[in-house]
Amino acid sequence: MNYKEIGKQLDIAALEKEAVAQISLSKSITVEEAYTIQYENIQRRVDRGEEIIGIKMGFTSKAKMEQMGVHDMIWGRLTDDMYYKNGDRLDISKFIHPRAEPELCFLVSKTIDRAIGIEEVGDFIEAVAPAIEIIDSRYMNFKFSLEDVIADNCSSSAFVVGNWESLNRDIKNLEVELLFDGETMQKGNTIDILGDPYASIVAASRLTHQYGFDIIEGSYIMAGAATPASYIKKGIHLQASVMGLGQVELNVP
Ligand code: OOG
Ligand code: MG
Repeated sequence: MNYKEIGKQLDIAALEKEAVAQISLSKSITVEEAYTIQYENIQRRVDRGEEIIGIKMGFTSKAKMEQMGVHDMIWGRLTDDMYYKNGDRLDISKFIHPRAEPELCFLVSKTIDRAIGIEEVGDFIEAVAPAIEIIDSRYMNFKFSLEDVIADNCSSSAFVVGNWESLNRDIKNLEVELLFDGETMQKGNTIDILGDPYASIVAASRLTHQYGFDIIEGSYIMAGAATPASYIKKGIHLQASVMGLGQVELNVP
């Protein structure tokens, strides 16, 4: 199988905002092969000058797995081109059929180059912030298998991070909300992220290590959404709030 060629097709789908058919409809690929395609896909961005600044976890909550019909955790790469500052404008015409989800983002204080235990999280993570992820599947109708979505870098397309708070607090039972124009679209709780968002960091360390990738000091880890995602549209003010951590927002003019 030509992993480079499939990675290229997915990258071009994102660049040209033209959805493509799911890979799994014509070929059977393994999870390992899907990660190789993801690597080739993102390598094209790196070759264009983008920098990898973090990773994202996906399907770390039941709500997300059920919405998308998949059954396992996934991880993808985040680049500087996907990063937005709190309050930025998001140009929706850059995407195919974008959805937003409320998340937590972690800041890595020490490079994670092995599978760590939950009791070690404080040694590797210095801060947490409320965040929003914009996902935009490059597949038609936002439909995919687990392998398809891994190859497509887990639908990553943009993310915005709010104010950092030091990690010396309990983040296990915080209400999370996604709002459009001040109206609640999704509501959840951080406990729905694997029972404890720290478990997402543990899973991130295990999975990235398995695929030979380190999570570098200073980079971000998006924990995965506690709620389903909502389609966004032109003209809205997008906001996420996490109890005790504050709010983060984007304008979608
Ligand atoms: C895949 C990405 C999943 C999450 O937070 O669970 C994800 C998708 O739903 O398109 O980002
Ligand atoms: Mg997400």
